[in-house]
Amino acid sequence: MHSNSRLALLLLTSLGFLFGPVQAKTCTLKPLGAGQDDTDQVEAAIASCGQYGQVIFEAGDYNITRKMTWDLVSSRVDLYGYLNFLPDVEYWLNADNTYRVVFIQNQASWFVVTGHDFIIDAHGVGGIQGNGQTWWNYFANRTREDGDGRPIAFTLSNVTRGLVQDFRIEAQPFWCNTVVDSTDVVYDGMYCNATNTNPAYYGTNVVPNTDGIDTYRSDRVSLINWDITCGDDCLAIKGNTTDLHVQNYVCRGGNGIAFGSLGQYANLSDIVDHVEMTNLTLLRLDSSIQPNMVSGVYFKSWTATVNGVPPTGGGGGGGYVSNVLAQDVYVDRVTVPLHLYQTNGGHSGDTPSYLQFSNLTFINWSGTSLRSKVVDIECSANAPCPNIDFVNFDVQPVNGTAPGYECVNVLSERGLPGAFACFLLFH
Ligand SMILES: *[C@@H]1O[C@H](CO)[C@@H](O)[C@H](O)[C@H]1NC(C)=O
Ligand SMILES: *[C@@H]1O[C@H](CO)[C@@H](O)[C@H](O)[C@H]1NC(C)=O
Ligand SMILES: *[C@@H]1O[C@H](CO)[C@@H](O)[C@H](O)[C@H]1NC(C)=O
Ligand SMILES: *[C@@H]1O[C@H](CO)[C@@H](O)[C@H](O)[C@H]1NC(C)=O
Ligand SMILES: *[C@@H]1O[C@H](CO)[C@@H](O)[C@H](O)[C@H]1NC(C)=O
Ligand SMILES: *[C@@H]1O[C@H](CO)[C@@H](O)[C@H](O)[C@H]1NC(C)=O
Ligand SMILES: *[C@@H]1O[C@H](CO)[C@@H](O)[C@H](O)[C@H]1NC(C)=O
Ligand SMILES: *[C@@H]1O[C@H](CO)[C@@H](O)[C@H](O)[C@H]1NC(C)=O
Ligand SMILES: *[C@@H]1O[C@H](CO)[C@@H](O)[C@H](O)[C@H]1NC(C)=O
Ligand SMILES: CC(=O)N[C@H]1CO[C@H](CO)[C@@H](O)[C@@H]1O
Repeated sequence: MHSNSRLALLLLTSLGFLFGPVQAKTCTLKPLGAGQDDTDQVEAAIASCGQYGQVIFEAGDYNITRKMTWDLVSSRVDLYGYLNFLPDVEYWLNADNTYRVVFIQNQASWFVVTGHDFIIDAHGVGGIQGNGQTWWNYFANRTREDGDGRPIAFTLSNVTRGLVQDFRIEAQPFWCNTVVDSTDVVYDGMYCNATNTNPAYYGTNVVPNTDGIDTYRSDRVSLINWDITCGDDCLAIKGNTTDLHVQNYVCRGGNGIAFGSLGQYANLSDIVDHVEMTNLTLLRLDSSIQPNMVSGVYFKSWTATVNGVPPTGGGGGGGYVSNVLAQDVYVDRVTVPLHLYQTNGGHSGDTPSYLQFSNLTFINWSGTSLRSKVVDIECSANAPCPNIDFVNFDVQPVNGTAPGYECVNVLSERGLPGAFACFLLFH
């Protein structure tokens, strides 16, 4: 058993005392019903039973009309219904009405869970209703920028030992999840679905930035049994994510699984170390629904030149990415299955990045790509990549041409098929 699954079990047993002979506080809620605001009763139940107790939400919709934090300690939440975040777009875009606990890109949150030793179990029937369609319509003809105040649907911040189980997030307006400043977090069973149903936008990606999850400044996080439909990164591994375990992860549409972008803040180094991902499935959707399925797994850093300031600009940050495994990966008509570039947000003439990628291993890949170049690894001249290893890497261009492999500034590549598979170019 993987250490993170053991952690989940440990959590469950250490909380067992709550349900044994000792009587713990239990709060049970029912939705107040159509036209009613449930925010007060939800906050009251969490305040009474969210520490050393249990909160049970019966089935139905709980209307949430303002930002909310749950500080959970040695407790359990059973969510059989949906927290229905009403889509008053202009209200939520007012910076006073959201939290800014996610440092990177100054992103906004409407719902933050913090604390330690808790379980949130939505039993596959509850979670968050994001009412994203209203947001996607609103922003379809407006500029979207990082940090513009569109709220993350579900934020875990400063959590130690937390388990989120069988949780559903419908129609996230922006990022579906984020975990920041946290340690020993397990998500087992997560569903997110940002699918436009407005015929005016069929065939275009009107759901950008609906990332499945962004991980940041967190250690020992597990993402198990995820099913993400989105128009952006289904998983974005950002700075100071260490010991990340990903298993049984399905991405439908969007940009793929990203490491990055990294190096956006000139004064911070981004370290990504020990990432183990197994059983990844990336599926292209019908193009009338969502036209993107850009990458399988991709890595991106800014250049070493500072181009503007975060949240929208940046660059110049150092750090490294190392000890990454992506095993048992199936890609369905992705544009570029494996991509690495270090020119995000940059211009020609910029100083090449000093952020180094090393020790990347890709085992048992199959499926198809739209382009004939199935591997495109372009490391920085200032930080060439050592130890890029492939075992049973067999992704074929969908039109039957021979697969192409490109490696730039790669110090050592092993295992691609063909005698001269990866041309090692140095710039
Ligand atoms: C609460 O949600 C229900 C179901 O989505 C809806 O009918 C009702 O109008 C909402 N209440 C408010 C105050 O908007
Ligand atoms: C993080 O949570 C711990 C308790 O779990 C608390 O003592 C600490 O103040 C919190 N840190 C921040 C930055 O909120
Ligand atoms: C996502 O939502 C769309 C629109 O409601 C639906 O057609 C699709 O089946 C959903 N995807 C999954 C994986 O449930
Ligand atoms: C791989 O992931 C898929 C989708 O989550 C799941 O159905 C399948 O059982 C997983 N395979 C293994 C060997 O766990
Ligand atoms: C790094 O720079 C950002 C602005 O780009 C600033 O908000 C942050 O406080 C700085 N952090 C440190 C540790 O200096
Ligand atoms: C990551 O951690 C290192 C120390 O290990 C620190 O110097 C750096 O500022 C951190 N980066 C971020 C983005 O927090
Ligand atoms: C390779 O990965 C696929 C999933 O993409 C899995 O079904 C298969 O069992 C794996 N093969 C081996 C030999 O592990
Ligand atoms: C990369 O792997 C080599 C060989 O196992 C090891 O010596 C080196 O420390 C690793 N690099 C990093 C940055 O962890
Ligand atoms: C296959 O696709 C590649 C890349 O789009 C193109 O260069 C090539 O000509 C195509 N080959 C055939 C046989 O259609
Ligand atoms: C209100 C408005 O201008 N709507 C337009 C937004 O953009 C789409 C196409 O991207 C048009 O079809 C809409 O008319």
